[in-house]
Amino acid sequence: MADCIFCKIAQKEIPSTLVYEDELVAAFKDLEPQAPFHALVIPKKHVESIAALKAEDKELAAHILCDVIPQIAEEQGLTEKGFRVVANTGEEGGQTVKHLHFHILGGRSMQWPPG
Ligand code: DGP
Repeated sequence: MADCIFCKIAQKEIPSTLVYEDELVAAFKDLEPQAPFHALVIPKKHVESIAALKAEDKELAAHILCDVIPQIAEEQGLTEKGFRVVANTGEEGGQTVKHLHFHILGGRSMQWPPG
């Protein structure tokens, strides 16, 4: 999508610090880290949010959740102590960038409930 900042990051038109990449998915460090490790995992194709996922995206969503996020967590040394995965969705969900992304936060104790 022309004006989407995360599409531009996926296409390397905007620089980012990549922590993972394959043909379908990119993951990069968040610009405003909220934890010692904070990365965003995105599908390279534009999907607005979890609410916009379609049946045809099942494999992509499963790839992100079953393969990519656990691999990044393992590589970053987060698996043993734990980490948090967040997908803010829509206005009340606190989503500010309208391209599906999963935050991976780790390296400190997390609080609950979130704000
Ligand atoms: P959310 O509020 O869930 O939509 O999170 C959007 C996140 O995206 C927020 O933590 C800051 C991050 N972000 C916004 N613009 C950029 C950017 O240009 N580069 C990077 N690396 N992160 C960005």
